[in-house]
Amino acid sequence: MSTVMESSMSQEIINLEDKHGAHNYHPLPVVLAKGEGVYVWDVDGKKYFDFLSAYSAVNQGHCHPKITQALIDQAQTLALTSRAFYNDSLGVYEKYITEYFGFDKVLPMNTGAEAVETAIKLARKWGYEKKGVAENDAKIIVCEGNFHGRTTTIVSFSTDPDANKNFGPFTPGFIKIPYNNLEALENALNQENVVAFLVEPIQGEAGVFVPNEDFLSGARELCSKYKSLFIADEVQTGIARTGSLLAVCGNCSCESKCEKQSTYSTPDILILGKALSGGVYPVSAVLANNHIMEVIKPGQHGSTFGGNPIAAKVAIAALEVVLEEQLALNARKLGNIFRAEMNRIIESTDLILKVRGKGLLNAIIVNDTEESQTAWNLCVALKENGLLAKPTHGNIIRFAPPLVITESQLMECVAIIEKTIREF
Ligand code: IF1
Repeated sequence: MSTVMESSMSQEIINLEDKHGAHNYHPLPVVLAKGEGVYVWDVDGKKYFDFLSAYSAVNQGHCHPKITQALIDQAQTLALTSRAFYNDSLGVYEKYITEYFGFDKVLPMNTGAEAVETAIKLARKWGYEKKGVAENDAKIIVCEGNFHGRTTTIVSFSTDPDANKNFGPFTPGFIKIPYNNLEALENALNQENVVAFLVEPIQGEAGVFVPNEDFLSGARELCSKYKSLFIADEVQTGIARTGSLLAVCGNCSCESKCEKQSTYSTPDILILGKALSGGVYPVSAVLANNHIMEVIKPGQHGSTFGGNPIAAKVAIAALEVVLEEQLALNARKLGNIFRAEMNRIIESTDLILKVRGKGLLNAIIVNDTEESQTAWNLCVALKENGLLAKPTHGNIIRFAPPLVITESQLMECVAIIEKTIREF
């Protein structure tokens, strides 16, 4: 096939989206048709390393055979009942996931934003019914630079103008504080009617911002001290991405339910999504203990698809793969190698200032302004060389490959990144 033919094939598909789809995204100009493990292929058959993993949804790798099989088997048996009736998969999944993460109960939803909404509703109701805050005045503390999803309430407390400009009026009841600042957190927790602190253990969209070592444990302690709930949004950081099963596990290497509670900044409410299904199906979850979850009673919250049999079977398979393939350990080991290699490259280039991250959630900071096109142009060049990544802001590139990547594959990717930077 000629080069002209190849590019016209993708161009036709890009034109279709451009004409018939809302312009709420600005994708890199590559049209993908197939995925397997750490690789994706475009419509012309060109192979790439996927260094985005669908924003950390595909931690277990593209089209993982075990997860895909669970999906196919259940789709051919029973797909959806709604929660008006019991189904024979949900209870089994609920037992599995609550034991896996060490909570009494789970509330199943579909997308990350829905799970965040669920956590907000749960925290407010808990505040009124258990903490005794004044009616309709519950407050939740959030961080500047947060990303928790796209619903009207969630964008209400975003500090990114792209996320919320002209989407008002906004939902009240949120207090914004700087990220990674325990003093600001304590001051906010001291205010009247506060029910919870909602936080990303590592800020993803803000540019992979890793807080100080003591931030999460300190936040956990402060929330307990002021009788507010510590809510961890691990939609992006959870499921082994940062080198432990959850990012709140810090440097603890337990692969499943944590036994070393001292190093585990156990949240009161844990929010999961994305890789909970290995990226094959929208599955999200809110986990909490009984004294919190019991405030929600029949008819007070739900979802047509939440907890459906396919989601239940897929999530069990996806969580089993994380343990069977020791993905947390692999993310931790290869993450250390990756950052060391990036630092080696940084020593001899002016183009990249810094690498930061944890496990296999990393970012490089490009030596240009936030408004520049440099990170974008670098991603286009990486694409040409066979590696797909996406800028977050004009000067930051996130690198988050599937966690099934091997050391030799990672070194191939380091070589691609190094060559691209040298040629740029
Ligand atoms: C998009 C970012 C990543 C999340 C956290 C909840 C959600 C997300 C911590 C909502 C979603 C996504 C959504 C995706 C881009 C992406 C993203 F760049 F915007 F920040 F991953 F880094 N909590 N993150 O990161 O989950 O409802 O999407 O299932 O295109 O908006 P969702």
